[in-house]
Amino acid sequence: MIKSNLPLAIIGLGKTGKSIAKYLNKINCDFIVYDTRKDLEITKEIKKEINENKIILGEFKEEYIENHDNFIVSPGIKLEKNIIEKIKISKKNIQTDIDIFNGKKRKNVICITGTNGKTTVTLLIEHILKNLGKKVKAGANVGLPVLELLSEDYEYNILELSSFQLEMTKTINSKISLITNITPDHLDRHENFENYVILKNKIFNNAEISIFNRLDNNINSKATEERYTFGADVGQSLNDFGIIKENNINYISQGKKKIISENDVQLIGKHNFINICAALAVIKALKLDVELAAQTIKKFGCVEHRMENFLKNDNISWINDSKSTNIDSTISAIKSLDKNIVLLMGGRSKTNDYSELEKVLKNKVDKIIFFGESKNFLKNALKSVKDISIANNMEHAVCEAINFINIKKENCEENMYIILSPACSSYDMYKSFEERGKSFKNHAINQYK
Ligand code: UMA
Repeated sequence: MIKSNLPLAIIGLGKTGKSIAKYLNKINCDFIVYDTRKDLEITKEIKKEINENKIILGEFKEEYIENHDNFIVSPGIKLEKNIIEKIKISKKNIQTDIDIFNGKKRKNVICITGTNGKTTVTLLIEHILKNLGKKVKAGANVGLPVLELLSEDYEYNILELSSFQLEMTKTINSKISLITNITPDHLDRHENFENYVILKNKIFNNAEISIFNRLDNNINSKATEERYTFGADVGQSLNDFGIIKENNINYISQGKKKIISENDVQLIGKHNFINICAALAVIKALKLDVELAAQTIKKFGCVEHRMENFLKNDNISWINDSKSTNIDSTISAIKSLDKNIVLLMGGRSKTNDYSELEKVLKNKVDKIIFFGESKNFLKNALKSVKDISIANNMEHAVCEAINFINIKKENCEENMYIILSPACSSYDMYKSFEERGKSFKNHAINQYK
């Protein structure tokens, strides 16, 4: 931070911006908040922390730059390149709430990133440490802004970091940094995959220990001297976690030692067993009891909106996977189920290339119901499933799924799945993937009796 008499600039008045304002108030630091939404409602909650005359709405203009020496940006903000350049050229300081947190030098900072699975791994580690009696809190992309973690002295601070958060963050020192996997995502923001890979690997820059998926070549596996790994194969040593299959049952294992059977965990799908491996690798790196940790996982339920098995009737499971906003996430979801799948997908598409998904759907998915802005485009892009429908809204999509499954169940005794895994963002119809997931669940519960 540059020493200055000018007020700080907070850019973005979402969760992050509000928590920064709260923090700056606490340390008596003057600030102005900018938000590009012209019609943003200044709620009572905002007024409690921020004087209305300190809020400037609408386009961020170049002329604002000279009013500040320090800028703290929210992750969702993609400032025009020339504005960032101007701020940098004028030797002003741009940073994030993660940088402020970093300056506080908290104990045992564990940073998690990755394209898919990072929220599950973050919550798993928090769950295990809590159940081992530790004082722990998870924050950042997982929902609780990271500055909220400063309110108490936690023994373990877990930070889920998105590529957006890593982009503008200068330094994050960690005891452990972990990458679940890296596949293309958010390329509209980061321009190309190479940039995205570099941003993700940035998490290892100031880490004491690195933990990563050993089968993912996009991860810089030589990041630190002390390393632990996880993956879908069998690990070589006790620092490597993996999966052993015996008599058709998957076991999460440490090296060649089986730790816990898939039948003892509530999470569904192989990708989730890999997430468990990642969490156990963290426990091992912290020199805590891995077997005891594995026992606590039995009680770990699903994460809402991520392979959430919210309704099961006879042999039919309803799964809310609304958080799958990209193709890879939907691919993992479908791969984790056997067959007899009805898939609801659609929304705002982030890509034109659905070829990889197409291969996975073949022979597994019996019916697809497309909805949202991209429904007609998706119908033309995905031809491997013969039975398709177009739905006008979520209620209609759920109704189509029920009609199909009611006919199919007459002749099917195997497990069947109805899954919302959209592979698209929710912004065409909803405010967030959470709202989309809730809408799906409500319609399913109301209509499926
Ligand atoms: N805004 C602008 N200009 C812009 C974009 C946004 O002014 O160009 C304003 C918006 O009008 C809004 C505010 O900035 O008022 C929103 O800020 P934000 O988009 O940074 O969102 P926050 O509410 O601060 O939430 C952020 C993360 N959101 C994003 O990165 C988009 C949350 O992750 C995170 O939980 C929260 O900080 C706390 O750390 C959510 C997310 O969708 C879950 N993450 C993406 C993902 O997981 O794929 C990256």
